[in-house]
Order: sequence, then structure tokens, then C-alpha cells
Amino acid sequence: MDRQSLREQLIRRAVHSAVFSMLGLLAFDVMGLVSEARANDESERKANAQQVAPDGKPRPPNVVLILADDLGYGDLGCFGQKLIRTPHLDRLAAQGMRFTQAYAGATVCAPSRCCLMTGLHGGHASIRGNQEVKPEGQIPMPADTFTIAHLMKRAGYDTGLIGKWGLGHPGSNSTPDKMGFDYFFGYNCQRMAHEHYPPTLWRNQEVVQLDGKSYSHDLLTEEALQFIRDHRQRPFFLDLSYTLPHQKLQVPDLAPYEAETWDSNLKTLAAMITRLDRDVGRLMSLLGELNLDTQTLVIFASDNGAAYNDSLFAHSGDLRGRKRDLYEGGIRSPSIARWPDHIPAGDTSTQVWTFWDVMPTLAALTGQVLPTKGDGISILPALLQNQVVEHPPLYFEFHERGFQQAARIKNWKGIRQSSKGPLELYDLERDVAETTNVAATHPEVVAEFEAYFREARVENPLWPIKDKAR
Ligand SMILES: [Ca+2]
Repeated sequence: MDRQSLREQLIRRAVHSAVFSMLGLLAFDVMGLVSEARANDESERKANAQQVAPDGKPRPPNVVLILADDLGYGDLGCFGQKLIRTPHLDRLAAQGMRFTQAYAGATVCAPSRCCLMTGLHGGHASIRGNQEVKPEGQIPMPADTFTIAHLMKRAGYDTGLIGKWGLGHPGSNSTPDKMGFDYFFGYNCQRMAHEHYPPTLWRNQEVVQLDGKSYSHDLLTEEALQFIRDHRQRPFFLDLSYTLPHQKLQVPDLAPYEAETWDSNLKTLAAMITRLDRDVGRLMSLLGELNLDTQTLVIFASDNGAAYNDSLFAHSGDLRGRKRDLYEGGIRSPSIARWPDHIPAGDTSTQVWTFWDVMPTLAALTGQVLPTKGDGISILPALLQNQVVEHPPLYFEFHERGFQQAARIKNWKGIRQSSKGPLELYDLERDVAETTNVAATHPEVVAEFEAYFREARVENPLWPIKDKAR
């Protein structure tokens, strides 16, 4: 990009930042601008989120968001896994940035994805649990929901969702096409996604009949590869919402674990994760072949913690708990971001971020002002310059076992097993495994959490507080 274009871009961002500042919404964007002004040429180049299109106009990067389903924090080699092989995701981390303190939106599928789509945490989100609609699908988000796909459409992107939706049944006002996606291929219903050899999938509004012998993950990969080929000349946003390694335990072959002496279920699970990894590798190869590496931001994350609890793999690494827990193992995501020439290669970031930060981050990336205030922040300073910005409190709630709440405030973690139950307090800096409840010795921090829990959420009639009978 020439200096004139860069100047224009920085001026435009300054105007945006001033607007944000006046509204008191995004102090971090202002901080980002100040630091950019001081940056040397190399940092400026990295901070410059846009490329020049053949017509000379600035072109924002493509964004590929790859979600795994129920992948644990410890399931990847680059996050400490010793037995399951994930060479392509390990390479993605080596070429990009690994996040050790990144979070999903919730501890199960639908509410986590709602946070991702809307930029709202679980105390403000419209979907706060998995709730089915018969015969197919889940309850819809409200019709006027503004999603990350709407945001990217507004920035001129072609948008695609390939994989699992789970945020509105067929015929509702909240199918992917009505929520900003130009193209959809996959499962509308997350329950039907348990079957990896499905009788049907959806292509936009059409049911695609299958023979029941096609492994859906492989179809999703082929669709994703084709979507990238078809849109290589345009800025595109691909939300690749994979269904592995969620149950059922099904895989076309056990490679490369056929000869292992493990239980066959464990071989299947490992093969599912390695297959997911293989296909992330295929996507990265295609980006390279199409010369899109430096024009594409790839983000990889998991929608919640590991579902499995075998003693072999240590799916949650050193963390406590798994899917359906609000301990770290239920919500921390093995997250990676890669954007050659922009994101420092091989870095590890301790930036705290979560699914509801994706919307403000994409807004900052594409120079947009969000129409309404969300709960997140832009993590562009972390992505582009490995700066850690302080995150506002993170809030989570879960409704399947009565009512549970959790929050992270700085390095403190607070969890309550019922709306009036005693607060468990953990110091994540010293005790990431949440082994020692220090509530008794830190009453002032407990009081801070209790005050935060009172103001962090609004009531949602679909998910009322129902404490478990004692
Ligand atoms: Ca999930």
C-alpha cells in the first residue's frame, strides 16, 4: 500500500476512533491508534489491515473462521497433546499466534455460537442453552439480530457458512440466509449433526439428499475448498463450522492409529481429530496455491471444552472440567490466528479474549462502527503487535444443571453453582487448574464478583433462573 492510501486509512480510523471515544465504547481502539502513531514503518505495515486490490482500492483481508466442535483445550499438539497427532494445526500455530487464554462463548454449542454471532456474552445473549424444535433445528435468534455475517456483508464481503448452524430451525426467521450468509451448506440442526453419515444436509434453502454413506465432514471440507476457489477474487468471510470431534464417534478410517492398542472408541476419537487437522492443512495449502496467504486472516477455535473424559488423552490439559462445566476446561478454547506478514509468526499471546470479541475485532479490521454496543473488545492490538489489552469481565451462565454462573475479572475466576450459592474463587495466575478455593481469604474480591453477577445479566424468559432443588 502506498503512503497516501495508508494516510487516508489512518485518518478514517481516527474518525472512527473519535466517534467510538465520544460514545465511550471503545477506548482500546483509541489506544491502538495512539500506539500506531508511534510505530515504526514495520509496525505500521503490520497494523495496516488492508491490501491493495488490482483496481488500487484498499482491500481488506479475507477471513476464514474455523470452528471445531467439542475440541478440548489439550487436544492439539501445540497445546500439549502427546498422543493425538495434529501437525497441520501445530504448523498453523507456528506460522501464526497461539492464544493460551482464549475462551469460547459458553460451555455448550448453541449459546456459544450465539455469542460468536452477536458479540454478546451469555448474560445478554438471546440464546443461552441448547433448545430443540421438532422435527429439526433449534429455537431461533430474534429476527432483528445483527450478526458478524451482516457486519461482513456491510464491509462488502461475500459470506459463507459451511457446517453446523443450530441457531434457528428451517423456516424460522433465523436461518443462515436471513442472518447475513450468502451461502450455506451443512446442518441446520445441531442434534442431527451428531450423525456424521446424515441422510440429508442443506444447501441454502434446499434439502440435499445423501446416500447415508458420505462422511459429512469430508463434504464440508470439499465445500469449503470450493467456496474459497469461487471467491478468491473478492473479499470473503467463511465461517467453517466443523462438526468434529463431536459425538457420535464415527470416522471413515482409523488412520494413523490402526495399530494402537487403545480402546476402539479412543482410536476413533483420535482419528476424528487428526482428520479435522488434515483438512485444516488442505485449506491452508489451497490458500497458498491461490496466493491468498497474506490476504487471509485464519482464526481457529473450539466452541466449548472437550466432551470426553477418558484417562488416556488429557483433553483439557492442565485445566479442570470439560464440556458442561464452567471451570476452565469447559470454556477455554485452543485458539490460533494466522495471517502471514501481519500476525507475528510463532508467537504465543496471553491476551484474554472470547467469542463475543470476534465482532468488534472484525469491525476494527474492516474499519466499521458497530450499530450497537456489544460486550467485547477488538483484539487487533494482540493480533497485529502482540500487545495485551485488559479485557472487561467475562461472563458465562449455564442452565442445564439448575443455574450456574461464572466470571473472569482480571486473573480472578468466580463460579457459583446456584444463583444464591456461595462463590468459589480461584486465582488463575497461580492456580490455573482451579484446585484451591480462596474465597474465604479474599472477601473483597468475592464482593466484587457478587456485585458483578447482579449487574452482568438481563432476564431472558426462555432461560429463567431455575436453581436446582436442594
Ligand atoms: Ca460443541
